[in-house]
Amino acid sequence: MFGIPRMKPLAIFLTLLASSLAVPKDLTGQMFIFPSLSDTAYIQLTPTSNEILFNVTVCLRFFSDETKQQGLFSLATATEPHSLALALNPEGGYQLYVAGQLATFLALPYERNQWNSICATWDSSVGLTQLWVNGVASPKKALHAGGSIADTPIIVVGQDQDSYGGTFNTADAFVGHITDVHMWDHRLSPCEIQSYAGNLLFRPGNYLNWKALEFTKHNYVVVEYNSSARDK
Ligand SMILES: *[C@@H]1O[C@H](CO)[C@@H](O)[C@H](O)[C@H]1NC(C)=O
Ligand SMILES: *[C@@H]1O[C@H](CO)[C@@H](O)[C@H](O)[C@H]1NC(C)=O
Ligand SMILES: [Ca+2]
Repeated sequence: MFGIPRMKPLAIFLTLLASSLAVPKDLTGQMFIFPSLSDTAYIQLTPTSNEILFNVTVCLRFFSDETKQQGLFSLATATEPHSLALALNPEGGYQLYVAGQLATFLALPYERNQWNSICATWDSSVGLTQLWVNGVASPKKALHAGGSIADTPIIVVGQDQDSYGGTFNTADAFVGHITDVHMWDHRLSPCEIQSYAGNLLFRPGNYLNWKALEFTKHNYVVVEYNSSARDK
């Protein structure tokens, strides 16, 4: 008993704390709430693997009443902060970055004060991206043919990274609710995207999975159940 060094209980506690933060959580029925405009509040997501990405799909739902520029999803690498980034465009529609290249989708819907389902796909072999919002598909646009997303990514929701893991700005911060974030290491079929949009049965993301999500919360973000959905 006297042989136990004094520091040991603290060390054990810190180890337990660190490992409990890293445990993936099932966030079904919950949402991230970004309640005020800030350049410090964000959620960082840890992907399930370190693989190099060629074909990808990212989907999420968001609920907001702002029409400003708002980052919805931000994946940065050490060489390119906008490796894969999705944002609401202030002139309407959406912006998608792959490897720092921008495509703008002007005619897609955005319903204020309602949940919007958005999915972005990218096929590196032909360099085509497409957005789907509330089940409506955009035309396919050219981005980064033959490329890939390599290096260890830092993935952020609630802010847009202008550098690897930082340089946030209120000008493109998100205010509202975000839920059901999934990402796949391949392109979903249109049928699978419609299932996601309709909240029907779909295979959860194999790169980011809302049902087993490893994340860390930074500053003023609230993780809360949607009680009206739970009471149903
Ligand atoms: C990406 O998808 C295309 C089909 O659209 C396929 O030909 C290609 O092999 C895929 N790339 C990888 C790395 O899976
Ligand atoms: C809560 O869930 C209900 C039912 O799914 C949905 O209609 C509503 O928009 C959600 N509200 C918020 C604020 O998340
Ligand atoms: Ca920015």
